Amino acid sequence: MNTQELAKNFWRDGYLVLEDFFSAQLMDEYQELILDHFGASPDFLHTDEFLQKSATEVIPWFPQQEGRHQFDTVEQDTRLTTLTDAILGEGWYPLYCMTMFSRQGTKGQAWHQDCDPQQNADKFNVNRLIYTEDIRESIGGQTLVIPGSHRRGTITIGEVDEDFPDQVTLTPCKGTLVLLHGHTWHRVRPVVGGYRVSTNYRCCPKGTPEEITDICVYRNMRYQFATSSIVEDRLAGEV
Ligand SMILES: O=C(O)CCC(=O)C(=O)O
Ligand SMILES: [Fe+2]
Repeated sequence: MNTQELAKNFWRDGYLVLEDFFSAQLMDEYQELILDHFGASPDFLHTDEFLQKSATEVIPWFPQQEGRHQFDTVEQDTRLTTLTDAILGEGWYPLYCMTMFSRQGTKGQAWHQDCDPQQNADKFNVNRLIYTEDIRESIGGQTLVIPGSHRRGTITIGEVDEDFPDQVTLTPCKGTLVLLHGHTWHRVRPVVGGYRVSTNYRCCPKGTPEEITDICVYRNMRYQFATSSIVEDRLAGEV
């Protein structure tokens, strides 16, 4: 499939899955660095209230900010930059590379949008997710998406882990690239075995404020990462 066609599919569905995009060797190198960093049982960085209310249990790490320049290889891959050009046009810029780790027995991530279309329907981030190890049935942590939901406005209020009839389950293998529009409704299933790792090379179109992903919308709340606070309880109105 050519780049233009892939970009068209991204805009139609709000996401794109490309298997075997990165070599197993590169993924093994990344996975080793990631596991070295997290060790066996990392602590959570988020507040208890966030963990409880959001049904989200993910620990972030920003490897490039700690001098792990090996993570530049993916960022500079010309196939990835060409595809990003085709999707976002000229002047897009990378936000950061964030690795997300979830231990066995954690909840994954509740349904959310990384940024709020209500704020501005034209402003958004794009997740460029790579998987350095297979997501498997025995481990859980599948990524759920709702095709076309990037055009549906703010995610509806409701159960944080509700099953939707039109949801699609992604089970990315090692080396898979998933591109995901920040307004697309998405969720990560609970991690039932081992641990789960994904790495996100977030970017956004020209003219997007850098703090675009500061407030995330869940079905029960709006949460601000900069202040670690719930800025709106959507079940009860403003807090
Ligand atoms: O790890 C994933 O598969 C998705 C994580 C996510 O919600 C995000 O990167 O915004
Ligand atoms: Fe997300």
